Amino acid sequence: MKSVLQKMVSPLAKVLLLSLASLLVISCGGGPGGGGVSGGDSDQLIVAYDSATSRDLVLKGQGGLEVSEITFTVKDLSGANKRGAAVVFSLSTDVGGITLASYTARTGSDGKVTAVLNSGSVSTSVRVSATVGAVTATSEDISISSSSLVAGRMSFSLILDENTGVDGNGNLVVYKAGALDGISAKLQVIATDRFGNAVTDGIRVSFWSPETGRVEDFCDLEDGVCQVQWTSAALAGQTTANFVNTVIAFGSGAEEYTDVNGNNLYDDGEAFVDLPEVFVDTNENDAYDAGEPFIDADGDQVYDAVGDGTWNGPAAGDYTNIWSSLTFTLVAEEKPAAAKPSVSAP
Ligand SMILES: [Ca+2]
Ligand SMILES: [Ca+2]
Ligand SMILES: [Ca+2]
Ligand SMILES: [Ca+2]
Repeated sequence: MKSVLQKMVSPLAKVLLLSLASLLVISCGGGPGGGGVSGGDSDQLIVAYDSATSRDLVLKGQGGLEVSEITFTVKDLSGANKRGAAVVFSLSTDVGGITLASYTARTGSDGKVTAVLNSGSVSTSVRVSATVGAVTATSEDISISSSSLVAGRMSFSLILDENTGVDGNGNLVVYKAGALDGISAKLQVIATDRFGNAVTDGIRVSFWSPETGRVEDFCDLEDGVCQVQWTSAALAGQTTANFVNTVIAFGSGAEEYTDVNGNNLYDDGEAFVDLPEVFVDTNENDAYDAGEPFIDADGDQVYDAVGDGTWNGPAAGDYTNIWSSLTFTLVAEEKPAAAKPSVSAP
């Protein structure tokens, strides 16, 4: 006797049920070890980028982190890690001598494979690709930049706003600061390497404002830029409403040199600018005078107006102080209305 169910199932429903049963069989057969995938597909592999031990490298020869290990994982179509798969690595650029320790490798039992990237001597960003058969995966950008400040490549300026401006003689001015404490101005540093590329994030720039006011101690460069605030305070020794103040920005870096052989590194015999000790030129005569504050780099308690006779820089493992000064005038009056930013009348 036929069941009630069988009697009730229509011909269309039978077709649907059969189809569903077929799908279940195929699904089970295609699982791990099931062999349900055709021979061509079973050779196909998937590669994916995992990670990099560092995404910020320093230029070759500068004494910082020059190597990053970039890991990829290879799996088969079932999702299982593929051991022994042949992987070919490539670089998006090899400018400045960027290299990989090896351009081919085989995956380990965990399906992982690692490319060892060595930085070059030119600031850039680079990506590493791993190719398995016809499939390629690419890493994130790895940036390569200068790990130190470079002499002549640090710009120090006053941000123009409601408290600051430029007078008729082209001098930078902080208004009201000649009469009042607590008037603030923003100071900005932009630092690049020899190619105009931003130096490594986190490089510290320090500030001195020994004549008057208070300046924040330091800022850390981000994309080659950082700012500090200077605030007027206790105008010691001031006898007039006008006061010319010199502030310096300084940090560890390298002396300039002429790269005769074009290898982006300092080599013995190449000409260089041997920097003197840093000082604050409080009387603005472009020379050191007794009593002007200075950084006594060699600790001999004397200002040294000539360098030490050797090229100093990170590649030599021996940094020197790089600095830039900024001079502005404190005046008592408010910023002239005509100089204030205004919205034009309709
Ligand atoms: Ca050179
Ligand atoms: Ca030197
Ligand atoms: Ca001087
Ligand atoms: Ca000295």
